Amino acid sequence: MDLSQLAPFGQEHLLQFADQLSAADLARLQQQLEQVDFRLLQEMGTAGQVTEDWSDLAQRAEAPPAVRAGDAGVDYTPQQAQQAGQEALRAGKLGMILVAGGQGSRLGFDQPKGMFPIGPISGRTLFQMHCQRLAAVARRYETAIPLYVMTSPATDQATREYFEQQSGCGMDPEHVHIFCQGTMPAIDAESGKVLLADKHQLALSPDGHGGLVSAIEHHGCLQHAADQGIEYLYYAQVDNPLAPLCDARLIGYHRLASSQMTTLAVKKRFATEKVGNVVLIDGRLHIIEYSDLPESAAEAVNADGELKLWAGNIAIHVFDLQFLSKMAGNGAALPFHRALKKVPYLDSSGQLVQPTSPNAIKYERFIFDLLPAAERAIVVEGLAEEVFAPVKNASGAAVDT
Ligand code: UD2
Repeated sequence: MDLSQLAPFGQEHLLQFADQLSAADLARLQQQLEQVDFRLLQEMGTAGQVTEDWSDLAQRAEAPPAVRAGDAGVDYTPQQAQQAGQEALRAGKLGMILVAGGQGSRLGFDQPKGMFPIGPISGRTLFQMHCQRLAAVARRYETAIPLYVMTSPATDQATREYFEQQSGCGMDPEHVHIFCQGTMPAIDAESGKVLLADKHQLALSPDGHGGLVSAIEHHGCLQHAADQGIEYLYYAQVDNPLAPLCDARLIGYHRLASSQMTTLAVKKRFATEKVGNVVLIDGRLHIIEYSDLPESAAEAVNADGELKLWAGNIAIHVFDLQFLSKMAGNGAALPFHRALKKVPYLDSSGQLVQPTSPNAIKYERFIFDLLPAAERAIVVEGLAEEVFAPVKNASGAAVDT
């Protein structure tokens, strides 16, 4: 990229230190500049631009139709679902996606969160818990379940070394596929200018777990899964040690409903719980993140005193492989969410500035924005005490420690 290509977007400052850089560093900066879609950044604008009008959407939000815990709520029984799921597992139709790009910063743990030792007695790490459970499911159904682990640039190296060292964390290493998600540059919230983290580095951050869709396709994992005869990809976050991996009943409901994207939801513990809200709007399922849901909509209750918007997203999904492949080919499928954050940056004199207040916009894609794109999507209720205990905060915090 040269000045003539950056100037139309007002980003020529990114080359202001170019003449001080070694050839290697200049190449590194150029490589990062090539990855940036400056036109998209310009279109998305700065913080001043209007974001999604959630209050309007929230007004129209209703509770989603769901297979409620206990009763079936649909015209087939939990036993039929269990049966349909076991059939798919035995036929080797399942693959597992674990998103593990987040760091354990909120935990005060400076390694990838998946390497956090959570076993109270065994001291097993989150990765070990997930892999050993997945290996057990594969053994039970006498099949192989390939595991696709998404990392971010911050966790990729350490994660690969850890799986190498642990020779698959309890799984056959040849069934573990690690791939890295994409990044997005942080921009100055006022000027929209891309921030430099160093003279030869843009201020880049992971592009959100929604980055899975392009990354899993770009790294050939969807093709790999298709070649194995896989038809469903089960999805979970590394930070939830209770996630029921490749649960036969959930897979069965997904199959019997011919769903393209199935979501396991739990009854929220309280209105403002920090989980996404699975809602129905104009006949389509959406997830409205806790941070985007107006308090009035979150607090609304039914006649029986129960929360109207009861369904909390715990980021456990079953995807049709075909649906994911189709979405991978449609770059516009996942909008970027904007977050105002404190991001250190190089000022025009080349000094690194540590901002004391939010100065930059980070862009992230959320995987659950695929929901409204699905023609058929269902919700199945799970019991929080059985399936949800996310490790988010360091010991001593109020919740999720
Ligand atoms: C997420 C969900 C929330 C609820 C909650 C349950 C979003 C925006 N919110 O909240 O609705 O389901 O989890 O625990 O999803 N990750 C990546 N790459 C990224 C960003 C995240 O791999 O670029 C992974 C990360 O490793 C973690 C998971 O996604 O395992 C969730 O990320 P988070 O902890 O930032 O999301 P959180 O807790 O705000």
